[in-house]
Amino acid sequence: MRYKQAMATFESACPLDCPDLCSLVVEVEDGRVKRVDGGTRTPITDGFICGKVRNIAEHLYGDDRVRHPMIRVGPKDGAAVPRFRKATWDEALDLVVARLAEVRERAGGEAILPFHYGGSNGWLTEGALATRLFRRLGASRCLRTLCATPSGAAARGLYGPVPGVALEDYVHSKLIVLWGQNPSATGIHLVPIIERALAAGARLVVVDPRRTPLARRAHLHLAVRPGTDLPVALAVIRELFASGRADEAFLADHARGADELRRRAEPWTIGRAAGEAGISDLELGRFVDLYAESRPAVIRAGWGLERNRNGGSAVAAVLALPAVAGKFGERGGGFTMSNGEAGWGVGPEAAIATPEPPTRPVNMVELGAALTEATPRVEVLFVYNCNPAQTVPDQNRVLRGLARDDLFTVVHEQVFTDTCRWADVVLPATAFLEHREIRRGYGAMRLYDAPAVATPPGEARSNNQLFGALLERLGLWRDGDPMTDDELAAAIFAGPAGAALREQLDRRGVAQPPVERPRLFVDLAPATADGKVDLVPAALDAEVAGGLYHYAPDPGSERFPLALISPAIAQQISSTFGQLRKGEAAAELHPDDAAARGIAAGDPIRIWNQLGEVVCRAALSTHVRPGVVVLAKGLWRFHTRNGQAATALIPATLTDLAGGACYNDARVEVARA
Ligand SMILES: Nc1nc2c(c(=O)[nH]1)N[C@H]1C(S)=C(S)[C@@H](COP(=O)(O)OP(=O)(O)OC[C@H]3O[C@@H](n4cnc5c(=O)[nH]c(N)nc54)[C@H](O)[C@@H]3O)O[C@H]1N2
Ligand SMILES: Nc1nc2c(c(=O)[nH]1)N[C@H]1C(S)=C(S)[C@@H](COP(=O)(O)OP(=O)(O)OC[C@H]3O[C@@H](n4cnc5c(=O)[nH]c(N)nc54)[C@H](O)[C@@H]3O)O[C@H]1N2
Ligand code: SF4
Ligand SMILES: [Mo]
Repeated sequence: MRYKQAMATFESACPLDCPDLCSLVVEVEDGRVKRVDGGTRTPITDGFICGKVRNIAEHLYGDDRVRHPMIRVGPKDGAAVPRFRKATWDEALDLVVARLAEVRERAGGEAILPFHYGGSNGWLTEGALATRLFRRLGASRCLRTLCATPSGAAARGLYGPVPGVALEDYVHSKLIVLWGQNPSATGIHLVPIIERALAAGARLVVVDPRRTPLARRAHLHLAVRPGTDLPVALAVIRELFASGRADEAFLADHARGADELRRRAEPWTIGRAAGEAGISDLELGRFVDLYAESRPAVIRAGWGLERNRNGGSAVAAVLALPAVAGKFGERGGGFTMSNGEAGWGVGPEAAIATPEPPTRPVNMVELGAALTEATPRVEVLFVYNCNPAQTVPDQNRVLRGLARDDLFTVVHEQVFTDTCRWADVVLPATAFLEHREIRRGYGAMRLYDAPAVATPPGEARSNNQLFGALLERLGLWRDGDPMTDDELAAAIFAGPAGAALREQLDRRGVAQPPVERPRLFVDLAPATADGKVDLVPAALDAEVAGGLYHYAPDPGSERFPLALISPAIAQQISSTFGQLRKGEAAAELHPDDAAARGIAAGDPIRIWNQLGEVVCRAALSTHVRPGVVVLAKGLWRFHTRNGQAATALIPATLTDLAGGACYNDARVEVARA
């Protein structure tokens, strides 16, 4: 599709993996994006957006953009500048099709592994034709566990698929608890809302091993040791019951399992939990008082607390708090985890038009093992919307897998990522302003249908163009299949719920959910079997080793005493946009930990454990609690001296629930390099 015109302005929306789902205004000249700014179609965007998307032209038109198909000509040795030659789409597709067909015929579909995660949260680029292709090929199934699986399982287990408190409603809260979330980087539109609540007299509590920008302004900051949220939340529950401040009437009417939860919280006195978390009894007691006394009180649970061995139980215990303390029923009271399940009644499944076959599941977290030792052997790895060389745990094992000469790796990408360096074929992908996208938010409760407004540079093709061509060439296209973006969109909105949304989208380009700003227990009941909150769901209890709310202690050792966490940074989305952030990465350490190791600010340091080593610069900061090292998530190879990212130190172990990633559960030692 080509657009040739002088300057024109379009409305769009941001499909990146960010809760805010901004409304955008895009100026385009002769098919090129000139300016992007915040739109006003969503109240929480309110005309402003992050720097990443304001500057997206640098990503779209920068030197790293993949403009043409490329086929490897040099060895797979991880060379700094791997050798590829430019190819035509026809040639590249022929090669990919021949390999897919040959492997499927000889070794079976399960020797093919599609691998995809967070590049786009849109239904057209994330699900749709790629999923249809790999289902019809009988490929191995990629279990999408890098993020949000334990928190999602916990939230659905307790409350069913329902949305939480709308971010706009935080202005009504008198107490806001940010638990393992750093909106100043990862969901910036919550910040002004919190500021308005603070100006109106609300109090703020932050539970985070780091003194984040909002922790610096909080009335109380619980700088917990990573992975100790479970005992902390259980101690709050225990104390609420013990001091007669649990809402027994609410629990009797609206909850199941309250007695069992109370029993499981029993061992966690304030003193014991505070000791485990490395905070003072006084601080924890103060939190209980603040929480018990304040109404409306809201807990914004983030994703930082799920990424460890106790993550699922921790999120469940945190989300149990508003039920135990009776915080529902008012605007600005309750919790927010993901707001993705806002009762839309439509989804991408209809566009896929093929049921999921019961083929081999491969947990994304375990990609390294899947590539190096699984049977049947993975022979084709097809990567899209993802940068596994940098973002998947146990980086060294992943790289050993990617280096296999007998592995055929296809990477469909916008920019030449570190994963592309290991590809046999690199295919140029469009970016969101260059293709149509449909997305619903997981923070802002909105749904957008955004048209293509810019011309893709070079020969970039969208996911649906690529996977549509593969379906066709492999003879997997069936009569009546929705194939074009228009047909796929029509399939998504085919039902009665879809018709009502379509009507809103056609009128304004954006849709609201059936209940805007829902209040749980007022406008909506939990979507559990009996409409009650299930505080100890049997299915979750059966899944967790030792039972739900079982605490696995700190895995630190004398050799590796420091906890490494790798939170998000403002300038990137995971590894996306990392190519634009020049300069060496610095790991943050508390000055006491640095002094004990003879490390000064700016020194080159080694951070290592049994899995790998990262060599970078040291930054000293009292914003990090002692015993914790912080290295940003999503680093590129060029950001560190030895090319390794935090994932080189992160074990491919799984969370207690739902097989999630333990990004914040690495233990390391640090020394001057
Ligand atoms: N700018 C930007 N925005 C993003 C992203 C990005 O990379 N950059 N990523 C997007 C994605 S994919 C996601 S999932 C979300 C994530 O958004 P957030 O929920 O904010 O996630 P993180 O940055 O991983 O971690 C949040 C906080 O948890 C803290 N933390 C680490 N371990 C623990 C722990 O054990 N307990 C507690 N209580 N806190 C802990 C960290 O110090 C950090 O401040 O943001 C999205 N938005
Ligand atoms: N150390 C550490 N690492 C982490 C985490 C952590 O806490 N610590 N957190 C993790 C989290 S929360 C997440 S969500 C994962 C995300 O990990 P990934 O899924 O690897 O996400 P990104 O790093 O954003 O890479 C997405 C890639 O998709 C490409 N892309 C975008 N749109 C499209 C498209 O339409 N088509 C195609 N073909 N490609 C596209 C982008 O250019 C980008 O290179 O990272 C995880 N990595
Ligand atoms: S990344 Fe987040 S803050 Fe930035 S434009 Fe997209 S939705 Fe908005
Ligand atoms: Mo994520």
